[in-house]
Amino acid sequence: MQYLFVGAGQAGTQIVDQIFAHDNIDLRAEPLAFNSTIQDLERLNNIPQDRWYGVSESDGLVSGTVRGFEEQVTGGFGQTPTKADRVMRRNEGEVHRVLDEVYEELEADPSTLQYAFVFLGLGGGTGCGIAPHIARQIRSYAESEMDIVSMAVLPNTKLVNQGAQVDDDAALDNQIQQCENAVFGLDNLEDEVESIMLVDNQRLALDVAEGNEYSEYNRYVADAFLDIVLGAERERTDVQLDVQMQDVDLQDLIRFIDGDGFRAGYATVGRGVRQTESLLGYLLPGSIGRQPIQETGLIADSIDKQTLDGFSPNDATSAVAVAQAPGWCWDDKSIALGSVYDELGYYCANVNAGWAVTKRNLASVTTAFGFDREDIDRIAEIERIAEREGQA
Ligand SMILES: Nc1nc2c(ncn2[C@@H]2O[C@H](COP(=O)(O)OP(=O)(O)OP(=O)(O)O)[C@@H](O)[C@H]2O)c(=O)[nH]1
Ligand SMILES: [Mg+2]
Repeated sequence: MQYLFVGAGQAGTQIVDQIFAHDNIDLRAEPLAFNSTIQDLERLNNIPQDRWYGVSESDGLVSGTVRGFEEQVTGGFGQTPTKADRVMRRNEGEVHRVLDEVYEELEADPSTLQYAFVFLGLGGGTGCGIAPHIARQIRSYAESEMDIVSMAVLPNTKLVNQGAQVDDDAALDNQIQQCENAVFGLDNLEDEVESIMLVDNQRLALDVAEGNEYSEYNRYVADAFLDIVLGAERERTDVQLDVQMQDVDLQDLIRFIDGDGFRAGYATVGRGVRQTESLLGYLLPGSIGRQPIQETGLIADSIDKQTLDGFSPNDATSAVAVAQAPGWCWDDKSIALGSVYDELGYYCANVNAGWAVTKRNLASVTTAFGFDREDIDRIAEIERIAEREGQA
């Protein structure tokens, strides 16, 4: 097993659940879900119960298959990451026990672990409190050098931004609290992982965010994340696909958005996708029904749809792209990697790209842009709001 996908807290486990909705993901990857709220674990469709771990005040990490799971995991750190953090400190080493269990059951060799991906919502208590500990312990468990990439959800702050017109004090305080949690989470996480990909809930329409209707957004970020981190590799896991790919590997792509070696690098992602064949194309052989595709449009879409509010590609230090399309798109040059480099090179000097031929009737370009934390205005905004805590 080469890849470990870890969800921490509600948002984190939901995104991992979406990732494992993909058919061929689990050949080389294993999901783990950690949460303090059993009801949230029970909502998972694609992560089996023996990969659930409850985070319990009294009992540390409790396996989802243990008798009395419900009694031990009594739920929620109520948006207080310091509480979740304390539980993990008191139970240092429990993540190693969990990994022992997983590897033993799979009869797998821990030295094959190359990458861990850790997902969390930064606004809450559980994910923020436990994710940095999980990352650190995975690294110390691995028997060889490995990379850890995190995907972290920024809270929306629309009410705070509306300021005086808001009369719902509780909701306003809640957003301020979430910002404080986010700063706590990022500060701790960036010491433990190579890169942090941000998913900003501010990009959601207010009614979607308020209705806790995240499934579509989760699906989108799950797809974009997989494209960037596994890219062509993912196609290769399905042996029937007979995929050709450029030998830019995962290692190169991840290193690209790596930080300075001490602190994590930050990144955002976005994905542009088009159908390459009209409905007619599914029914008739040959080139009938083929839709014209141009990579410039796909790149523009991927930039428009970056997962950060106020995103500006000009502030990026690096850019990574993964282009995927059916063979004929590459043959007739409707997609060319050279123009991907050209387009992205317009924004920043460091560009890297990988590509894959797929048998699906889709063409996509997924881009990730790398940033230093200091250059992300949205984090600065969240830090400012967090400082208001207590004065609101
Ligand atoms: N994008 C996205 N955001 C989510 C999702 N679920 C919750 N959030 C957001 O994530 C933040 C809260 O993080 P949660 O993951 O719910 O918190 P937690 O880690 O379970 O921590 P607790 O406070 O202990 O429940 C809030 O800003 C929510 O709006 C989700 O499925 N997708
Ligand atoms: Mg929760």
